Amino acid sequence: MIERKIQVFFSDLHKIHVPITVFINGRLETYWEVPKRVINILEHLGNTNLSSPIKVETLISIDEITKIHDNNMINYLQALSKSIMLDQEYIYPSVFAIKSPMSRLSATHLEGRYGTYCFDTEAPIGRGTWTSVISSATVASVAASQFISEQLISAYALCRPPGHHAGSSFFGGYCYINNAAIAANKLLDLGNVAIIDLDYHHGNGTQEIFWQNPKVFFGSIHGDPQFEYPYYSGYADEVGGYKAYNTNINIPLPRHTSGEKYLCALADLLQSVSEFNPASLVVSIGFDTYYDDPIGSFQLTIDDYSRIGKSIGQLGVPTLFVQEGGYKASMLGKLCESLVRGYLAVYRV
Ligand code: Q9C
Ligand code: ZN
Repeated sequence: MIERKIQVFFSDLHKIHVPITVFINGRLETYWEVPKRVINILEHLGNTNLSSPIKVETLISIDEITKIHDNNMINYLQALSKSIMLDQEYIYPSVFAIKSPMSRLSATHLEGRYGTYCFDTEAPIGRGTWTSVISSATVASVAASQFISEQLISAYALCRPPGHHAGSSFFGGYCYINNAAIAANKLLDLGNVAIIDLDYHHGNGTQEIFWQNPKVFFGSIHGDPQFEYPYYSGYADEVGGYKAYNTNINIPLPRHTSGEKYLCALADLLQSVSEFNPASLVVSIGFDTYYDDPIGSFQLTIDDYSRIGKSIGQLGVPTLFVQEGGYKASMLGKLCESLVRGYLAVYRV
């Protein structure tokens, strides 16, 4: 039997997180992680027969978040965001606590402590950030819960802001809370979970969270950190901690990688997933691998996403997609549709 629809989950609260600029190399540049990304996908899917998206209106409790993240970081994020006045602009860290015995990580000044957890200048915080971030995590959590209770073969958590650069006690790169990790942690109720991260950037946060967990496989295909963000992780020799040896795989690829090369790497990765034999699969999906993406360098086309969907569907493992990056906002709906159509075309129960 072929299921022709996918269950999509979203929240409207992402719209109150709207940074406008980011400071890179001495210049103010566009902040690409914008509300239109999710709006475009929802609008586009609305014109297809692929889904009747479910609006999530609840918010999960802090306890759900601290199963994954350090509770000092979470309390801090909330406090900092809530301390910002309604008419105030977004704030950015500029001082980062280095790993030195002389770093006073307990600094009390709220803004002064920004660099304790944040590892770059690309996760600005405003008044609405906290609510958006927790709504994004809620979308992932609710999707995972329904996935379990309704025995879905596929679901799509339309999260914003994204999450894969957020680790147990760090955040950055447009990410604050790791939505995919929250979902994967829930899916452990079904048995072992595999996460594949297809965003253009290495999922450093997700890798760190499950580094010592033998029940969660993590595999990522991304721009080689030798030239690409996040630079400090994502190398092929990172294979998992001693308690979870060989449950982590990184496939770094060169600049301008074509769809064909990408699909070969994906086939290798899926072979390893298959050997891990998970009960469910989480796909951290980023469309910043698209050729016309403003920050990625890969050369994937619309049709390549349907090929990616097919390769994943052929595994025959129930799959929860979690939205990460992808910044050509006007194209995201089409890319998402292509991916989902590919997946649904081949998945057999
Ligand atoms: N000149 C995600 O895709 N650096 N995060 C961009 C552009 C930040 C991307 C620099 C990349 C973070 C979820
Ligand atoms: Zn990315």
